[in-house]
Amino acid sequence: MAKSEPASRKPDPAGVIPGSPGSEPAPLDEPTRPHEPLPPKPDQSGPDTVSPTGQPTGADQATVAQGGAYLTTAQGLRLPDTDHSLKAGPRGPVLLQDHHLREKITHFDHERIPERVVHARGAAAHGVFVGYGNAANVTKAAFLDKDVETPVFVRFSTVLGSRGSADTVRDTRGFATKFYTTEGVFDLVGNNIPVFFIQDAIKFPDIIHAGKPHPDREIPQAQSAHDTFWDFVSLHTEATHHTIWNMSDRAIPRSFRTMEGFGIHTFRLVAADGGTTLVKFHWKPKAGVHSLVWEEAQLISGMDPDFHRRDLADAIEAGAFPQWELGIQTFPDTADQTFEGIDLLDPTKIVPEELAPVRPIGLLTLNANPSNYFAETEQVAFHPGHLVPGIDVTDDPLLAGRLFSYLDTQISRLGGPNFAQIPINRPHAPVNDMLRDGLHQDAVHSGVAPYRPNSLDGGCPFTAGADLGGYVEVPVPLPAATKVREAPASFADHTSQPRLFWLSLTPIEREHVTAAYTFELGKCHEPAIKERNLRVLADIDPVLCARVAEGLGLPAPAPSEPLPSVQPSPALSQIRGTWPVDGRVIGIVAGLTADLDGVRAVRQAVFDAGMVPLVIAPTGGELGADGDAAPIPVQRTFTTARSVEFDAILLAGTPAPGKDAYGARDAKAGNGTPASATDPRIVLMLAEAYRHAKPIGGWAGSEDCLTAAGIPTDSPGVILAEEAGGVLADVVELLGAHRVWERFPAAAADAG
Ligand code: HDE
Repeated sequence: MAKSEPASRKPDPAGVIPGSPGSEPAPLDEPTRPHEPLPPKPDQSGPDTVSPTGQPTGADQATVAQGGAYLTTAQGLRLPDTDHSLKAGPRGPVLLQDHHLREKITHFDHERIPERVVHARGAAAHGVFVGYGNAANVTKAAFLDKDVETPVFVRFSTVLGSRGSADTVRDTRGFATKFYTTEGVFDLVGNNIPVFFIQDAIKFPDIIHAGKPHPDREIPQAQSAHDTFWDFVSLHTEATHHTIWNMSDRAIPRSFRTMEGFGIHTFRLVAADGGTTLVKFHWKPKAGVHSLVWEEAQLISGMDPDFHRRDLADAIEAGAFPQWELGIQTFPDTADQTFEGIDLLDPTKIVPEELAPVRPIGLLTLNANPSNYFAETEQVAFHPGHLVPGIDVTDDPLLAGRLFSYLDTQISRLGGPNFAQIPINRPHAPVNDMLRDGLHQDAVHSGVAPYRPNSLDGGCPFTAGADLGGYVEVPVPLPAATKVREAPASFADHTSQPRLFWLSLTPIEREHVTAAYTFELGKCHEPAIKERNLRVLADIDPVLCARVAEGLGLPAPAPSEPLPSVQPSPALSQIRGTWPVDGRVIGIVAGLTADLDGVRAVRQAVFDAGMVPLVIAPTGGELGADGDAAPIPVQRTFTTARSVEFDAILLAGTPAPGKDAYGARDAKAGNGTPASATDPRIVLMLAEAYRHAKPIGGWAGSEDCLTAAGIPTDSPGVILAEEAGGVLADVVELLGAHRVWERFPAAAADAG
């Protein structure tokens, strides 16, 4: 053992560092190697676990903590009874000596940890990232090499709401990705909106205090529609750009699967030859960018507050794995750090894709749900300072504050400095740190020399320069400067990009933005706050300002200065192109006289198209259970279904003469309306689906249901056919564009 070898940064003469890959085995155990956890207790292997929908989870039995045959205490003691406290007689007082009662209740008392101060409400999934290998000219990050597969964990979140708030509120969404690379963990902690409310981290407590519920009554929950938020953003106009995005459809995504993601800040990439490039990161969803409409979002908040969480888990369980491409916009690393006049250090600015195209450099696939919400989704700890060689930060002042905040917040949230040892946070690269002790220290470190330099451990651990995979910050020259509390002059432009965003939207999207401002400001009580916000809107666009002012019943102010001339960026609009329909949900309404063969065929065709069919019938159970063909499971009843669950609705018609109908007693086979589909609950469902511009299809007799719902049968996006086979293909085609946009008045006016 080379105990007396002096500490050295240098490899041996052969160029090999003891203990490094390819060298001889280290002469000593690395001093910081933690012990493996103890093996599972005897009898602790449990039955196969299944998910709530009956699918095997494939959980490793060794990890199923309570799966054994016998209940034990935390100390491994088997227990005969966990339902009765130890008492002095059946009616007597409970005895303090009941150690099982005390352990059980004490542990329960401490089951909750503080929720995240922002982004408390989230859902996550495991997946894999595969590099395309086309970014080597700008970065040496190994996980971007061709076909390298890197495990990832992605957490999506809302920002303002508490952990139990609804998923579909109007808010920015977090999109945080942990890449477990061979070079250490890289976290890309982004949002679904490419800009932020503030330009300097020191304002973060202000914007969050303004957005969170009022401190006196703690209302409203998970909303920006209240005085304090609008007070702040109108006084602090650098928030205007993020605010208009929040008033757009981006803030009410249809699904996490249909959101873009943005790293927001400009980062600095470093190539193998040391060359540097400035970069903005983008996530582009393969399913396209799609949103809810506001009324739908509001209904879902009550109907299914877990809508996005459920959608993500169901899609993954069904094998419709969500995918995004990671893309980069790159810019020359010039001294002024601007591109086409846009300050790259200003996080309230985008660079339009028309000026700097997004180059795809890898594919993210989410393919596994977490096994335990608390252990994984709740305890995962992201940090923009988790970087790998080839990716460095810039001097964006917002990013600087984040680099401090994310480590700091985990100390109170996860109870100490050892959160990197929590399984979901553990790097997949070997760890050899000299961090010791502290709350929740799980490792049993060996050795006596967790310090450098040392001679007792043969000088280990050695440090590694860039040539040995070490992380070396880019030696960026800094200008001679004076210490000041100031922002650069370029940060003072708060209107040109909100205007660019507004002008880039289609008329329908603009109408949604107008309605959102009118709704939110209409919820404010202070007249001065409404008026001040109208002044902000006047500086974005007079039409926007006038329409919102009209809705509020207030005069529209004039712009405070001439409007900036900007070039719209069509890439910012969501309404364009067609997209895959994978994972879309189709409601099939089977009334009492429904044509079961048709339902069966359509249901299969929906599956075959990669979508999810949900059969809706007057009562639960199965349809056609007494016939020859396979029975059809009923997933929703007229009582439990609501239009907002579905992307499109199909109305089953009546059967051809002689064929099976569901409720034989009431059947009017081949003759008339599928009676119970005119039930008021279905009429409501159709009216909502129509209003929300969803495709509606139906066959044989469905016209009467549409008429009952007040829907003209020749409306856009209404497909009627004689037989079941005639509807689905057209409905799928309509879904490719997400909604029947012609149904919105703005689209009609535009066409006219
Ligand atoms: Fe965060 N942010 N943030 N943020 N943020 C947190 O970290 C913070 C900002 C973002 O799923 C906290 O672990 C400051 C921008 C996401 O676990 C906290 C500033 C962007 C998540 C924190 C910002 C984000 C967080 C709370 C202004 C988009 C959820 C709990 C300088 C690029 C991560 C935690 C997850 C979470 C601080 C601004 C994204 C307190 C100080 C800009 C996606 O550390």
